[in-house]
Amino acid sequence: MSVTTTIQDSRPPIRIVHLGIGAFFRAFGLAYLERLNATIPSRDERYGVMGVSFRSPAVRDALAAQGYVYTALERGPDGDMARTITSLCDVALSREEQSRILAQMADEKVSIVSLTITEKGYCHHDGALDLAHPDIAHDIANPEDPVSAPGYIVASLAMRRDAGIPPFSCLPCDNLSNNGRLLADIVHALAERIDPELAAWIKTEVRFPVTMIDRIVPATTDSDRAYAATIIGYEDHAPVIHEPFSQWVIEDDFGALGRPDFAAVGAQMVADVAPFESMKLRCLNGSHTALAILGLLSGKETVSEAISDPALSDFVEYLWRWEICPSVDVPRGVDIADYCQALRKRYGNSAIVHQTVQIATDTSKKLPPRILEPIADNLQAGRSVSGLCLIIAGWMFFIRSAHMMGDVINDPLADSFGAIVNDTIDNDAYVTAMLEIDSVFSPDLAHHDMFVSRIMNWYRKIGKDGIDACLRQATREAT
Ligand code: CS2
Repeated sequence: MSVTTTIQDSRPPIRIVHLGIGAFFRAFGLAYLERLNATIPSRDERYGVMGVSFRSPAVRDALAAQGYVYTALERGPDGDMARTITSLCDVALSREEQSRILAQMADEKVSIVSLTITEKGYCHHDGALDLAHPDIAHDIANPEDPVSAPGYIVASLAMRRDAGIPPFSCLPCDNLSNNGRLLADIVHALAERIDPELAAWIKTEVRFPVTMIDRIVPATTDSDRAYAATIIGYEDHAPVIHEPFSQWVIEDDFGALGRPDFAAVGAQMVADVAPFESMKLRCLNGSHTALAILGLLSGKETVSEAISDPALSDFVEYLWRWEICPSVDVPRGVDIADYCQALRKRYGNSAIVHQTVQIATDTSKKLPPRILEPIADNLQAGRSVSGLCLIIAGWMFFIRSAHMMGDVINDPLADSFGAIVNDTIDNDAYVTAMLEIDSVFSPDLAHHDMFVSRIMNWYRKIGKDGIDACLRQATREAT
């Protein structure tokens, strides 16, 4: 009997299907489940996971070749710690194995469908289902042959309802404001288009708990794989690298089939995730986007390099203190200044090679929850938005320069950006046209005089004086 067969024989039953089996969930959710399974004596009561990949077959193939067992390598200031993850039992590729995935999602043992499909995977426009999205248009026309993650959820829920099986709960683990409500709205709207009776059943029966997830997990590179081999002593083709820190806050609102005892392994089960989420999305993800975009403009390749640059680091401190923290609804008992100092330390962990270019991916989808929502709050409260506007101007500058250099822009709106760059004759016309992209900027913001003029001024100044001068000016303005 091969080693792989022995491992598979002792695998727990699949009780969770995870959509979007990238490095993040393998270093985060599966690490929690691995610890939890270690506390459950009976194999049948443990939680096995089927992962679904919506992208390339590479992850599935690498994991399948090693029986889905892989290493999660923690790298921190105190050294490395390798853990073997055995709770992943299967990985399927959506475009090749649709019926197997749907059958698994419809299986009565499955009580949770969790998701890390990134911001764009929700196919939404300002929180509402994007009916013009080609995958959504496809799924409405072919509900039993879905391609989008919401389409898979609706199709498998229909199978469960028809078979008299209670629904799973949907657990979104992406960095979006109110991710559970957003997913519920998307799924309800899609089901409504397909079968109103199914939509009514989903509305009363299916739970969509909100979550806040936090762990820094860079994309795994060849040199990470080579390094992992030196630590574990054998070749793992699908390791994940992560920092020591992790935090999972989950709204305790699951359906009839219940949930794992996440709290037993350190997750916080709460009635209201909003304060945790606003603090994390704005303080961490907002400053990450700032370091990524403005860091790229000043030639920084990684977050640890960017945070050790005095101009960037002072700017981030300024942002936290004057523009981000005042906009946050802080969770009870948390000192937000301490929280930000802990972030600083996490960013400075040079064992984690977190590329600025990775964080700058899909920025059009990241700006609303990270930067634009705090701007709207600050404008309403009469607080400064200058530093936050510098990030937006920096992003526009980055897009234009990348397009002119012929670099690939990783963003679902890349084609629209290219057209805008080509069709506008000067800086102001370019900035105005970018602000008119209504899937990013709400009309209220796009026509707010002070917001618009701040961005135009920063944009001109980046071109004229360079990013360093802008960072210094933004930091000085407050003091
Ligand atoms: C990052 C996040 O890539 C990004 O946009 O800001 O992935 C970040 O590392 C995580 O949210 C940390 O929990």
